[in-house]
Amino acid sequence: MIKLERMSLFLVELPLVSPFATSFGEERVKHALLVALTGDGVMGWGECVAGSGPWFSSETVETARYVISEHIRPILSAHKLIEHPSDMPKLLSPIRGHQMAKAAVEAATWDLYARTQKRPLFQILGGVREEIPAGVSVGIQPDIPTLLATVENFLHDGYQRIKLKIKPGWDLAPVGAVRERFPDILLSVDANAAYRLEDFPTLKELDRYGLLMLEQPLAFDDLLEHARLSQTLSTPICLDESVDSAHRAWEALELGACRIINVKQGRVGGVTEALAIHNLALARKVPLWCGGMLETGIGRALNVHLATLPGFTLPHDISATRRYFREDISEPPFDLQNGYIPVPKKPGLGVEINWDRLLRSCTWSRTWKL
Ligand code: OSB
Ligand code: MG
Repeated sequence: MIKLERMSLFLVELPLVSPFATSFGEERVKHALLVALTGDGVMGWGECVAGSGPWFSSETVETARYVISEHIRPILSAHKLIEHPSDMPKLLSPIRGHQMAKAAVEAATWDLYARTQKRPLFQILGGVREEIPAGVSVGIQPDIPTLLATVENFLHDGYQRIKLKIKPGWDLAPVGAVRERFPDILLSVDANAAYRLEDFPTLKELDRYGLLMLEQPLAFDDLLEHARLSQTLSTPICLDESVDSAHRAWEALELGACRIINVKQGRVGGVTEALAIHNLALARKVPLWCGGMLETGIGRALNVHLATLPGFTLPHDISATRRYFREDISEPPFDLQNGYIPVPKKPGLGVEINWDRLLRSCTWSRTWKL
């Protein structure tokens, strides 16, 4: 039982080492909202994965700041005692939607709980790995030579799987060029919902490149068209945006809308919901992997712990710190060892805030007594 005492929010802006372009836009600076919960003299951290604008999902750092400050905080104030982090979804269930806001607060309770128990989070989650296979997500590049050089560098770093961001006009040519140059690598593509069923001929062409998967080709809220597409492609479809809850994951699998699921705890409303998806997928032998949202070290640490669960069997979008930031707000940085990221063994997330860097990159913060 943890008695919550205080909550702090921090808005931070961290420059990315290189711009990250997807079918929905380009990011040069990572905007993150961090949540710190204090209880029993211990501090637990969570990161909200909402972006600077409503492009990946309807949430943004600003909607999350509002929902956490004005709607989640009063719930925590009225109910300060937390028995277990998995009680959070029920506590927050009066709030509709806002998965990323809820997930950030739940994440802070997981870190706090594990730190109170003096155990690394992966042990509490039931993780079975001490290192996790790292993949890398490669944004849309200015041209094909730049793309090939970028992929080559990441392969040289040891990444076990390359994921290319695609969109109409940046698909068959770049994918074909990468496949021709690197015939044997694990290669996948992510469209971030940029195609429509009318684009079927282009999507069908992708079948020629031996891709590990095609991630979220169609609309962000669609299952049925993905199910139709899935029947006619040999490349497995993986859903990201369309799966925003465990119930939705179940619907997707029942419909045959995907054969693989990208799990992002933030997108589905928290670690507890992600665990439900994990258990469902494990029972059905559906492969999972852990996606990323260009998180700072706080959010990345949570992804690393989650990815130690037995159902996570494919390389993840969890890359080394230096692939994202020159200086992160937490320590130590994540590094690759032979294509794997070692799982932190210290209590909780196993990373510590670098206060100096946090305060330097912080554009707004507030602390409340609960
Ligand atoms: O669709 O997986 C995605 C980043 C921001 C928003 C959406 C996505 C991504 C990535 C990057 O692909 C994954 C990472 O954090 O390395
Ligand atoms: Mg994706």
